[in-house]
Amino acid sequence: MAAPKLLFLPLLSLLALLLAYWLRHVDKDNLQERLDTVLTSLLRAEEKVGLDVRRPPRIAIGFGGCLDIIVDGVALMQEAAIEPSYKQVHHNFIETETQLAESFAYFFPPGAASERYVSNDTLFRKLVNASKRLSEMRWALGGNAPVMANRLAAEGCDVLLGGRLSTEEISVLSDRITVAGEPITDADIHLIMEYPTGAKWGNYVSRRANRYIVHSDSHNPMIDSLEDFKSQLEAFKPDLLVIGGLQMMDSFPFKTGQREARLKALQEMLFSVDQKIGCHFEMASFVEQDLMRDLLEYVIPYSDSLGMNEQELPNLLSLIKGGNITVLSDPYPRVASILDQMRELYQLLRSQEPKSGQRVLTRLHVHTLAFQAMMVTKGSMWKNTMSATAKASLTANRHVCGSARIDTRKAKLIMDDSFSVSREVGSQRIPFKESRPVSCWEEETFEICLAPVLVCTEVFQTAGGGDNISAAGLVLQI
Ligand SMILES: *[C@@H]1O[C@H](CO)[C@@H](O)[C@H](O)[C@H]1NC(C)=O
Ligand SMILES: *[C@@H]1O[C@H](CO)[C@@H](O)[C@H](O)[C@H]1NC(C)=O
Ligand SMILES: *[C@@H]1O[C@H](CO)[C@@H](O)[C@H](O)[C@H]1NC(C)=O
Ligand SMILES: CC(=O)N[C@H]1CO[C@H](CO)[C@@H](O)[C@@H]1O
Repeated sequence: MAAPKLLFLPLLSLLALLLAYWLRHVDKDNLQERLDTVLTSLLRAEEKVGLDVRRPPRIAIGFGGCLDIIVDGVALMQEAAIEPSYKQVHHNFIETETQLAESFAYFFPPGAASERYVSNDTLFRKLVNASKRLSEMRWALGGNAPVMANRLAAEGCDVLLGGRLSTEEISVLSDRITVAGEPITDADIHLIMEYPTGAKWGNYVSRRANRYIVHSDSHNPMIDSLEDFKSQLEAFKPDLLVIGGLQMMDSFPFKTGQREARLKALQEMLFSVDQKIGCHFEMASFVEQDLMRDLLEYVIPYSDSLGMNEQELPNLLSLIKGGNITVLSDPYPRVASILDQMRELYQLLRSQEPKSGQRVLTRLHVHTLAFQAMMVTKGSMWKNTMSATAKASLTANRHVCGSARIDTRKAKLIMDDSFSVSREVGSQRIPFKESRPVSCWEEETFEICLAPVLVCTEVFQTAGGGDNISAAGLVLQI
């Protein structure tokens, strides 16, 4: 009996090896199949509602615009001879090369999106010069408003865009867009320093792909197209008004009272718009607490709908609750904690009795890397929440991968197999079904829809992602 046993052993290990190999193969195939099912199901959900081409939605959107110069962040730092700083410091704005290095070192390792004003003209020009020497640089039309405008036009909407743009910028706008604002020759430039997951800068390694943006704007912080926009608004007869780009006012050296004056002018415009026309405000990364407080007074109470990401949500919530803005929060938040924060924000913002001209919040869209979450008041003006959530999710992949056709070989799911609807003990768990990836359910006065994102694994760009995603989500809801 000894001989066969001895023979068996190597045979067994060979079999085990083959089995492991086969299982891994099957596993990989299964995974691919799963992703494909999610994709076809999301596409089906997206296609459920079509736009009425005979009467395209009319959307008015402000403010601003810029020329984005997109470069590899680490390559730019090297080209500009800015060495990695061992100190990681959170600066509100940048005046010196040392501050730039410290600030980049702060946001780069966790991979948190950030945007900083450079108050030093020489430094900014030096960076722009360095970027032009990089072989991999490209430029694109930037700024929340033009990006959203182009997205909305691409989806078939007619758009009125408030912004003062250069001829270069106007040349890449869709024909469906009318620009309200005098043309300019010196476009505001934004240097988008992108980096992939695992990028190295000195001893730092980025935990996720993101970008660090620097700018030195002169037009955008003044919202200098506001008056032109306002004068054309009534004749344009929009179905929806979208406000974004106000983060360009962040940490800008205004003269005393100047910022409040501009925001009050914006408030007056919002006040004058018919309440039947929905108003969406797209948040962005704000670091200046006083500006956020101003937004809470002059803009947010005049919005029916808010859009933001996983960093901006806790920021706003903390500020409303009387705390400080949180500078960095979890870049991979769990579904349950985002939903809890959304409920809290929704209730807090709706708890105040609206004054004359103010609106009651009826829509909240939070976009994260892993999933899209939408909360819509029952019986409100917003339609097709399920399809809109699917579209937002698909747009996230399309944008980051830089292709309208989604390739599941360049995608992964990072959402768990099931999620809890709240962090409260005993909360319902919702399993994630590939064939029905968008989960929708009702609570009290609202409906929530949640869709996983097919996270793009070959990043083409992250900047402007939130704008494309939010715009895509809005199109199907009006
Ligand atoms: C502005 O930046 C330039 C270039 O880095 C530097 O030489 C100069 O000292 C900076 N100015 C101030 C006031 O920090
Ligand atoms: C940037 O480049 C321009 C044109 O090449 C040059 O005139 C200027 O001095 C440069 N500025 C800085 C700060 O390097
Ligand atoms: C908020 O920030 C201010 C100024 O930066 C600081 O004085 C205060 O202690 C902070 N409060 C909390 C609750 O962190
Ligand atoms: C995926 C996608 O549509 N991305 C777009 C985001 O917006 C910019 C500016 O309009 C476009 O250039 C991208 O193609």
